[in-house]
Amino acid sequence: MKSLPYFCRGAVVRGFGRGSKELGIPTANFPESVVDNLPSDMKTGIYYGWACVGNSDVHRMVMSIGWNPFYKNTKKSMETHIIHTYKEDFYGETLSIAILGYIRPETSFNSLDALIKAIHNDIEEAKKQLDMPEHQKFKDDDFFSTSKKEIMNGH
Ligand code: ADP
Ligand code: RBF
Ligand code: MG
Repeated sequence: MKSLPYFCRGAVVRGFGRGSKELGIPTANFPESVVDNLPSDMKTGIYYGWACVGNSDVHRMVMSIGWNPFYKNTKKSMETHIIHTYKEDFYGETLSIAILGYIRPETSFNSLDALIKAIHNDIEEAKKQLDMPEHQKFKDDDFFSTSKKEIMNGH
């Protein structure tokens, strides 16, 4: 994919609330404006990369881009699961992400359990990929420190 790595940021908005409740895997959802800005060659599916909430630390992430075929959503979404335990929700805060690689297409699984298992596999795959030096370097990219400066300056 020509557009990778792809960097973007936006406010965290509310979705259907299914991630934490039904799957046990919370996903921070981006607004439509961020979804609409995706380059046309970014196909739908599951990706890995780095994520940072507000001016805090950069963590590993997995994300889904698409229509969640298991739930037959009608709106395309971009949802990021950060591989880190947060004490509180962070709706309204700025989420900055670097999308580095593609894992698999979105699938309509036969059961909720199969979907959850697949997401846990994605998390393991992301950890393996992100340990590699060519992916590690993006953790320290200026993009993440810029977001910190902008937030501290009140932009
Ligand atoms: P929604 O449908 O509103 O996105 P979710 O059940 O997917 O609801 O939960 C997502 C929310 O959970 C995020 O917006 C964020 O505030 C919070 N959250 C807590 N921990 C995480 C995490 N590790 N990754 C992503 N979001 C998290
Ligand atoms: N939804 C699907 O319908 N099919 C998938 O294959 C799928 N894979 C996902 C993989 C990851 C890593 C994540 C974070 C989400 C995935 N989802 C998938 C989206 C999931 O259905 C969605 O996060 C919840 O419905 C909460 O909005
Ligand atoms: Mg969500």
